[in-house]
Amino acid sequence: MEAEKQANGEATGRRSAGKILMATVKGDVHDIGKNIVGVVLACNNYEIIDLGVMVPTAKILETAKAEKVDAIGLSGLITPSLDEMVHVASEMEREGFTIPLLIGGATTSRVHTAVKIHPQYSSGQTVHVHDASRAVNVVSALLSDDQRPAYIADIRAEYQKVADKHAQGEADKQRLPLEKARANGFKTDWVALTPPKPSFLGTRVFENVDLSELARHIDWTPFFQTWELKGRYPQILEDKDQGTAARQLYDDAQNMLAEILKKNWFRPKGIIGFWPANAVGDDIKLFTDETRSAELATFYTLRQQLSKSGDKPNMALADFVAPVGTKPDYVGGFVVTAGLEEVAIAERFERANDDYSSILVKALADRFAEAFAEVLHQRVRKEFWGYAQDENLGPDDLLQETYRGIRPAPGYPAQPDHTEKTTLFHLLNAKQRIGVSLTESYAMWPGSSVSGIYLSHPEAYYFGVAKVERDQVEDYSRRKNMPIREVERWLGPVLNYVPSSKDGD
Ligand code: B12
Repeated sequence: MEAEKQANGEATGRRSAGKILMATVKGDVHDIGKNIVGVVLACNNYEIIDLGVMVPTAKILETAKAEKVDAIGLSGLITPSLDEMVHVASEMEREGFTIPLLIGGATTSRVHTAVKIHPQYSSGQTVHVHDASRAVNVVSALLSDDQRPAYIADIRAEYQKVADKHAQGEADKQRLPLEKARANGFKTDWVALTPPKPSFLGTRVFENVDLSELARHIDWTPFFQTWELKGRYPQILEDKDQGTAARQLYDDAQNMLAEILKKNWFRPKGIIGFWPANAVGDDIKLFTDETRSAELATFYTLRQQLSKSGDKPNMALADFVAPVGTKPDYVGGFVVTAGLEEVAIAERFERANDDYSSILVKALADRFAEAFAEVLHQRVRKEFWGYAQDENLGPDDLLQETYRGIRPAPGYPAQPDHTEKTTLFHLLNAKQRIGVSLTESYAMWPGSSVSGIYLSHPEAYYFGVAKVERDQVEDYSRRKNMPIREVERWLGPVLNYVPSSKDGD
């Protein structure tokens, strides 16, 4: 009751500065960013109505009307959530809203907001907020009768400039037709290279994982990023400006970590798999067995179409797998999660009005998920696939990725298509085996989860596909047997053209 009073200024007798509705959009499970902004705004006397995660547009707008909120704040971590945000904006326009729409979250950007979201909602103003520290000024300007007209005029002028520059920038970039890009693919001498065979084919589950071993592999740099402390760990602890805050946060994290380890608060689970595979063009075909006579599944990959200088190749992940008819090759896959427990523990802290500890637990759960992926990948290289048995890299070396092989994650730049997770989750039966499921936006639940494929090629490296042209989208749609409109939806952020409404097929 006290916190609620606090939130709407009653406790301090001050009238609340405004009522803000916050939500992570439909299909997205991430709320650390949203929660941090909510806490910062509440500390500045704003009343926060938090609808949580995976919130459908209708519920957001209904609640906004019922609660007569002064602004709506949306959050999202993965690119499919960008379309949801565009949808909320167009529904706000259709339903006659005029209140501000705030946009935030790791996958959002000023450019996307200016080019895709803002144009959908002209009766009100959409503003992208890069991080929590800017939220208060943005909200106070938007809710102030004096400041609002000039502020909105500035934002609109700025977004117009951003949109023009973006269109020009993309137009200037030279791109190759797909066939030319393929001709300039990454070449391997498959006569000289014999792909290693994994120690087993099929899948294997990992439970009762040693939490302290995962804790030793935590990459602390992204952890500090969560709190907008920019800099590499451990140097950040000695940073002249951020050092004090970083050390305090690190101490708090160590205390929370000690609790997690002592009370076994997390139950991480993981599953990996290996399958006979060969590349067929830009796709990786998986086979039911070593006879390679029956297909099991296909990982579809995208190829860079940017015109490259010198002899740099136009990459596709399939280039790292032996083409059919050359050598028998293999690929692997994994899904790991820090487990569901973190959600309940974080909620317990929230109920005790300890938002800081709640966010700390979630941020640590994310670190455990990443550490689990790191540890499991090392065991894959040394043991399960076994092509690097002599590898002797400690936790810090692993972060430099000096080892052989990669674990590209669907959604990351080397494979921006989140729908590829479906194949992986099906092959690994991840939901049944370790309780990780996919939302309608292909986010993974529980949120502190990571997934990817394993490639063992000695020269494999991470790259960004960047923007793709229509010829590749048509080709990809045919190969994947997915309607072009749907492919364009899931590849929205990486299309180098505006899909035309005629794409009905
Ligand atoms: C940490 C991290 C994770 C963590 C989870 C992070 C989390 N809970 O937020 C873990 C390890 C679990 C993870 C997993 C994945 N991730 Co990740 N991850 C990141 C990383 C490195 C940092 C994100 C971060 O700092 N989060 C912490 C919070 C505090 O920051 P934030 O969300 O940005 O919030 C701040 C602001 O945005 C703003 N804000 C946020 N919400 C709101 C709302 C309002 C109203 C306002 C005003 C402001 C606001 O204020 C917040 C505080 O400053 C980013 C890369 C990057 N540098 O951004 C990739 C990234 C977000 N991940 C990405 C991807 C693809 C994934 C995976 C799909 C990979 C995979 N296949 O396993 C999975 C998905 C997990 C799932 N459950 O579905 C992509 C997403 C883009 C895309 N292509 O879809 C990114 C951008 C990496 C990339 N380069 O492509 N990830």
